[in-house]
Amino acid sequence: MTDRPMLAPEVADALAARRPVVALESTLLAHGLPAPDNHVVGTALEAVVRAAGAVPATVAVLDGVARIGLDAAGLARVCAGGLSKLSRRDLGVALGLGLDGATTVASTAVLAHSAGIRVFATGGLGGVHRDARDSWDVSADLAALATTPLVVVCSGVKSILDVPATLEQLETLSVPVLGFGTDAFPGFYRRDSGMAVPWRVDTVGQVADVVTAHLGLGAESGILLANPVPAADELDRDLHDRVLAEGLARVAARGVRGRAVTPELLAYFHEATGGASLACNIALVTANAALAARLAVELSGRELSGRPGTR
Ligand code: PSU
Ligand code: MN
Repeated sequence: MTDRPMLAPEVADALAARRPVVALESTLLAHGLPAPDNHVVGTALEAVVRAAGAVPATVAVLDGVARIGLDAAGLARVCAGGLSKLSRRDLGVALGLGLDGATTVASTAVLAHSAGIRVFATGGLGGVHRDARDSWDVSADLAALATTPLVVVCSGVKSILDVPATLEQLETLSVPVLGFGTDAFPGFYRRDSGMAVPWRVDTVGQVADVVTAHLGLGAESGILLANPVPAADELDRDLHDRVLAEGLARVAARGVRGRAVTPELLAYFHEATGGASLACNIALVTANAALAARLAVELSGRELSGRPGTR
């Protein structure tokens, strides 16, 4: 048994040389997308990060070892099905018992930060569920972001959640929320969740300035960089609203609870939209990986040139 994360050689080399690295999570592959599309997407995300000049580090637990950066066989295992969904609390269990599992935003963030990675891309952050007053279902992603200083690039939070309550929690937990080129907080499949974003930034340089200043203050919390899905890939509003209502009713009627809720709702979307939500999900996560890579390149460039900020 080893409690230490195992870094892929390429990731270890890049981090040692302070070259740009982007962490990617595996739950969105194992539980958010159907096979075999998930393997195509997992491979494409790594390619997008590389094309922008950074090294991808997809995170998962295999054979009881936390891996930061997967080889081709590891990525194939993640996408083959049957892996557990590991949130932060589950990491010790999976390591201790020698299990396999896909990591969520919460567990990926903690592992990536422990390795010295500062930028992480995903699809949508977990948050406060709509029935949270009764179910108490609030994603561990929020608590993890509160205590893990790295940047999470995402398309806001999924519309299956209570978006206003999630934004309130992010404020309570002192997690800054930046809208990239937008005044509206994105709603995953839609560019506008109906809520405003607390702060707008328009360039990667501005994001890097904020990251440098935030970390320079010794802040414990991560930063949420909210990147709306490209306009051409947005899900039609009426289709979205109808399928969301159906999906929520179905989850309630079937008594789906806990960590099964998010995968169940995403799967229903993919089925009921005839693949439109799948195309949208793939487009947004790809755009987030590309933006994360640009940010990682900018941060690394500043560090290597000894220029922490532009002001
Ligand atoms: N983004 C996606 N698809 C996903 C997820 C994010 O595009 O499946 C996953 C992330 O791993 C996130 C998780 O951490 O959903 C949230 O699950 P829960 O609500 O059970 O905390
Ligand atoms: Mn939950």
